Amino acid sequence: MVTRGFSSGRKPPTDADARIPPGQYLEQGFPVLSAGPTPHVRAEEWSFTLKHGPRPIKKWNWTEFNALPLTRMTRDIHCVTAWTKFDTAWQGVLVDDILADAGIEPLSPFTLALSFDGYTTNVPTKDLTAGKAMVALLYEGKPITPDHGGPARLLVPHLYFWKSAKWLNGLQFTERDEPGFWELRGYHIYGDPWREQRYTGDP
Ligand SMILES: Nc1nc2c(c(=O)[nH]1)N[C@H]1C(S)=C(S)[C@@H](COP(=O)(O)O)O[C@H]1N2
Ligand SMILES: [Mo]
Repeated sequence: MVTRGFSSGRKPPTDADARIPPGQYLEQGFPVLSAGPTPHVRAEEWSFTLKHGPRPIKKWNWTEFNALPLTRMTRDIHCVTAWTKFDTAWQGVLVDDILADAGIEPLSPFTLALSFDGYTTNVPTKDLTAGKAMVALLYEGKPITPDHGGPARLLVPHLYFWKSAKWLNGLQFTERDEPGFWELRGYHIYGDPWREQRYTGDP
């Protein structure tokens, strides 16, 4: 069958094409990308600290953190190494609900995500609030496996996936946009996949 307008051999645009940012391909698996070895953090030794600069504001242990409201987020994710995965299904605690439990509004325009492996990544605070990001605890209904960042990882699905810090143990409000691990090594300070902000200097 020849579809009028697409008889030249080009594929007609599909709904899927519209969901794949420029330069990305659709991945069916779930690749693991880590800068170093996988830390194995047991629930009993896990904690999450909200900080304003060096000053801790509030700290939750695993039991306390799991008592916070759980929200579902099903989103497409985009890794800078060019894979896009559709409809990844997470449950976790919205950053909004963490701030509410601490009894605070955002304390500065920028936030640094902190991880057990020493990894950091910077995100403007407004990209973490208003339902945009969560600390994910479950992937497809099950605890997140250690290689994908369990017990808990940040999920900021509208930015390249390096912003979704695995093995998360804190969020730190910072006055300036302080580059994190990959941002110090040539990756874009913001990382919007729809604007193809892969490397430092990309528009
Ligand atoms: N703590 C920590 N978080 C991390 C990383 C890391 O090395 N350490 N790698 C980042 C990168 S570059 C990507 S693409 C995603 C990969 O997540 P995945 O392994 O679940 O696919 O995690 C991000 N979060
Ligand atoms: Mo990555």
